[in-house]
Amino acid sequence: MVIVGAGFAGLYMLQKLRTAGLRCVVIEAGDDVGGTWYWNRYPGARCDVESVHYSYSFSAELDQEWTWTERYAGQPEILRYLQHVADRFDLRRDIQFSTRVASAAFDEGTLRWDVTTKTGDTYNARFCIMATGCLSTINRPDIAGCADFQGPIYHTGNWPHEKVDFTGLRVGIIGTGSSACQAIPLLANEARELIVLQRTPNHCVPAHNHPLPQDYVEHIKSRYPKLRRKWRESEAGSNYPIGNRSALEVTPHELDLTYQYRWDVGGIPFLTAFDDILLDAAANATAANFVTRKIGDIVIDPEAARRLTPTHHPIGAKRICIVTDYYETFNRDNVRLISVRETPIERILPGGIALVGEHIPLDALIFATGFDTMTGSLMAMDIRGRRGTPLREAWADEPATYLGLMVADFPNMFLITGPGSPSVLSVMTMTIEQHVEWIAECIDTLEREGVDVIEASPEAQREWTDHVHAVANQTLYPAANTWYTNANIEGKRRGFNIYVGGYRDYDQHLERVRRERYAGFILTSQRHSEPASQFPERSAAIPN
Ligand code: NA7
Repeated sequence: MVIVGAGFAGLYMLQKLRTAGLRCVVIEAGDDVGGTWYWNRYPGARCDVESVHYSYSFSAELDQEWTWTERYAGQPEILRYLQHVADRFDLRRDIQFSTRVASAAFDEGTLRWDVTTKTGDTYNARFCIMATGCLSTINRPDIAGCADFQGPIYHTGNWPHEKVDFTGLRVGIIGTGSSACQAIPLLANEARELIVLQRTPNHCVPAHNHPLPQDYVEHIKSRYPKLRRKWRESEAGSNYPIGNRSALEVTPHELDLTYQYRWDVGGIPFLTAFDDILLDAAANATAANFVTRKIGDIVIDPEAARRLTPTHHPIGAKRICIVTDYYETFNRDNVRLISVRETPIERILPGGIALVGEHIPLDALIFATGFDTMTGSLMAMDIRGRRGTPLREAWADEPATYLGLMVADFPNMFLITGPGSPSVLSVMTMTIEQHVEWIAECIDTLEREGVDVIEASPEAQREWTDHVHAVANQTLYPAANTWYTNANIEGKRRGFNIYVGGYRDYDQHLERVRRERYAGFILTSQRHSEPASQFPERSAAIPN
């Protein structure tokens, strides 16, 4: 097996397959484990999902050994956790670090994958498993004059390993997504002057992060097996309380009380205060209005408050930012907010940045401009399936998959949390485990039954992709210009390829497909040189 990537997904896939006695190699571009947590080292980098959720559940011993110290773990702690996992399960010996995959091609003669690295090494494998992550390939817009800038340029998604000291410097930051919103308050503490270049304001909700008290940690640890089971059986894959009323059926007073309560609790559960916030524009507006009022209360300068108020998308249709002191930072004298919609960037100059009508001197520039999400890392490799078809060609219209797990015509290639799965709209660690366990069981079944090849049937792929769209179209997500809809990358085709039916619902699909002997997949046994199982005509139709 070749597994590409040594983040949460690749590490667990390796552990799982190796325990089953299979020979695996993981190929990883970084020089250590961690995936997105290896690269994203910018000041304030922190997960927006609580640490007790955002961790593996597969080992009860690991759950007991590891102690999370904060409600939301910071990047250094998550990286230490993954390093601990790699050591504890002796995973490093099968990981080829500092190696980037250049190409992967399926050989129809041998029914095996040839995986070639950028350094020219080749691996020949029966299965190729892409554990390449959803937010791994950085997006750095090509702004004229970048090469002329005389100071350092950083990207939040590829931050230096050593501390960067901005003391006394004039710093510019482009972008106001989650990464920027976490970094800005800390940068403002250090920089002489911080210029925030904002294209689209986003909704921010306080994290209320805090150290985890020992008695809480002990309580969680004593109940972990039960809790993990409960979270897996829940709709969203977590213990986030989901309101079971419409925001439109309560009084204004009740609305306020409910949102204030969620605001005081902090975090993503703000969005589940009512059950129609992401389904109904009017309900959504009640939540957005509450945040607008909070911005007005916190930000002293009315002009800055106006610029910070999101008007371009429904709340939650772009991932909300979970922050500490973000809005408060704009009350500082050394922070200036510029809307690049109102004052566009003309070019970068050797000593600063030229906006229409103004030149701003800068000593350092930070791109907090996000990622080529969901498909960026896969498209960066030259992946070829049957008849030498490039994945880039197969996905020219959209990244269609069956269940987010496989692509028709790319046999024996699995994706972990690929397009068409719940991925970034679920608790990632849990959906990663769900995919890893499903894939491991699938491979074990194929081994036992002498099946050589598994691949998605084109019909099942079409049906699933249509289903993904149908479910998404019942929500407010697809309408917004966000990285969920690929609108953040110039030239990238718009589309929404995240399954928003919920963790539990998706789990039921996976379970049904497994029970129905991998309905929707074509299983072929070379020995009989004929299909071992065909996609039963319409029997595996996906219920809407
Ligand atoms: P995001 O959320 O994609 O944010 C990127 C930001 O950069 C966003 O404000 C963009 O504005 C801005 N951007 C991108 N390109 C440009 C150009 N050309 N000019 C000006 N501004 C630009 O990335 P993050 O790293 O913050 O977070 C990604 C996810 O990681 C996050 O959602 C969490 O799940 C963890 P836009 O909104 O596109 O107008």
